[in-house]
Amino acid sequence: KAQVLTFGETMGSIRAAGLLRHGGAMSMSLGGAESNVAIGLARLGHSVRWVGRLGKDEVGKFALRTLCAEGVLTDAVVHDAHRPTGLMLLEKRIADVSRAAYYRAGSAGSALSFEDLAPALDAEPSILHFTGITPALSASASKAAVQAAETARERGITVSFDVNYRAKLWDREDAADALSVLAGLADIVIASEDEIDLLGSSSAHAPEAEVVDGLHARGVRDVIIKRGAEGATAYTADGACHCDAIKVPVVDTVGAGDAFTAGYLSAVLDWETLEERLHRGVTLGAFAVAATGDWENLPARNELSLISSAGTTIR
Ligand code: KDG
Repeated sequence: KAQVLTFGETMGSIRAAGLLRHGGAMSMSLGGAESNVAIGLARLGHSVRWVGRLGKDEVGKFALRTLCAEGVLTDAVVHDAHRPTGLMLLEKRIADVSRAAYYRAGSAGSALSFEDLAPALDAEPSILHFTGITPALSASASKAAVQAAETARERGITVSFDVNYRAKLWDREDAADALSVLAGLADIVIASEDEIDLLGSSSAHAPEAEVVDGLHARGVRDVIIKRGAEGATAYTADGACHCDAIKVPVVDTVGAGDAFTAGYLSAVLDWETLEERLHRGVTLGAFAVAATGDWENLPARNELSLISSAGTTIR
């Protein structure tokens, strides 16, 4: 039985050695915020199922093979014979600024529906995790996200929602409407500093504290704000807690937020304190930014303490 169910779009993630417009060598890995979280959890020993649509093409086979190799349950994946698996091309401008170009309109992943997810939800996971990328993909994907969150909530499954606003997929006004509905259905809301105002019920750019209070009033238990190099802050009914980031040389920040979420949820599953939940989140974030790739450098459980030995060689 999977402890965590997550769903969304997973794509070929192709990194260029230099600028995309210069062509040249590229290397393919896997991208997708929710499958990044799934891999992070699986590496820490949790059982996690990812549901999404993959095309019946070579990139889809690559995605399936990678997720299986990482120990993510893929038995409920839907194979779509009519649409291709999406792609994302990445070019790094400086160490902590990468630029993504999406090739995902009309993709298999964007055709996700609630019916695709329903059987996995019937298997009663402890946590349902999804992100604000899914409602930006299509009407059916957006409906699937709302229905999945509502169903999970009715069944007492903990709902975790990472805002993950993607400006290349929709504008802030449309996103704010959809994302605040979804946040109100969640128990755990994770947002970065520049996303939190999207969840305010009133006008644009509401102050952080006002949005946090509003979310608590709507029944959200934990509101977590990711602050990048400044760490993360959690606001819960039992008070607030801040955890500084762990300083490591930054190589590639893509996937850092997903790594944080995987760490946080892992510690939720382990019934850890709020402090430890944040600490595990920033620990996975540090692993993610220290190497190239969305998820490749995420730790196994016995490596979690490695980060406290940064700067040393372990012999
Ligand atoms: O967080 C990293 C993700 O952005 C990446 O893996 C791809 O899900 C993705 C997206 O839609 O941007």
